[in-house]
Amino acid sequence: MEHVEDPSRGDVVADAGVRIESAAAAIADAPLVALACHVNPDGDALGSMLGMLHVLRAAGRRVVASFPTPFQVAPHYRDLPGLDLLTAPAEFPTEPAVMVTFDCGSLSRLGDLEPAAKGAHELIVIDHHVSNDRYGSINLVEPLAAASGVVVQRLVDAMGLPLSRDAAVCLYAALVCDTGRFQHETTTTEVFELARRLTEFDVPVTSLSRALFEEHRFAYLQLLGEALGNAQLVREQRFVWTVITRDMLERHDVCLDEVEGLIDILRRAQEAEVTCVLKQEDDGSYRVSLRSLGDVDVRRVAEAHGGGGHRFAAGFSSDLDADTLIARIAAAL
Ligand SMILES: [Mn+2]
Repeated sequence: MEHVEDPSRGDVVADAGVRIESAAAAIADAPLVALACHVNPDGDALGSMLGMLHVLRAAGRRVVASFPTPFQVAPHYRDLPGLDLLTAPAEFPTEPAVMVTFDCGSLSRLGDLEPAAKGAHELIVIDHHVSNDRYGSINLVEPLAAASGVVVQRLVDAMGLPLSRDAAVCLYAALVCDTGRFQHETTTTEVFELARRLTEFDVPVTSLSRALFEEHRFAYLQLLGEALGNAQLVREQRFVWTVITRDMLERHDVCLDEVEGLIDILRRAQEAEVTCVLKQEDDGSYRVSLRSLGDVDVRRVAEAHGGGGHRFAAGFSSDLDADTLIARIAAAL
């Protein structure tokens, strides 16, 4: 036999090719294409969806795009072109001929757009999360892709449609967000090749990077100071954690979305393998975020509390008090 190395791999690639052609054909035939990404969208969700929106609009296609309630974009995504073109969830078509979801691992992550997905005649799922439920009629789920934006680029190429400057900015944002600014393991030569293609357009690399990653309100920096000052290091377990209470958010006039990236600063602690941030919601419950360097699988901790994620990053929500939560997490480690 000549091809003994991995006989299944060719089939997998061929299947992916078939699926991408079916998706391209479905979109080409649709009178209206409805795009949606997951609730509380991040840079990849918004960037991959808006990238597709720009490409289809430029091709003269009827297209709408939205994301679930709360229909509000975090401030650091404000420079993404096309936010003003989004449709409120209440105006989203209930039975779209073709609906495409972006970066969204399950139907429930579509929030109040879930009925539209169920009513869609063809549902194309574009994602790169290995845990994706494959809830579409056509699933373009590529766990090895660095971002959903990478899968969008492949689909756009399969459709034979050109990129525009605005599409390139959005896809670049998707790429830079999900690769951690080209630092994560997923940063392959394909990623750099895509970045090269995108930056042939007028992508504002510096200002976009500042808006996405660097810039914060002074009030946030002061809250950060308090959160870092309160942080606790449990040396025996290589575990570092802090709590953001409602009181802290109110005193500093900072909203919960704004503290999303705080864990990435806390996890720089050299002594820590696992990092945890508890964020208190308006109703008093906690949103728990966990990060690991890889020796500990934090998804298992999150799943034990009804949450999920992956080995390096996971989370869950809980009505328990902060001390109990920390004790339980420490015990689980
Ligand atoms: Mn993503």
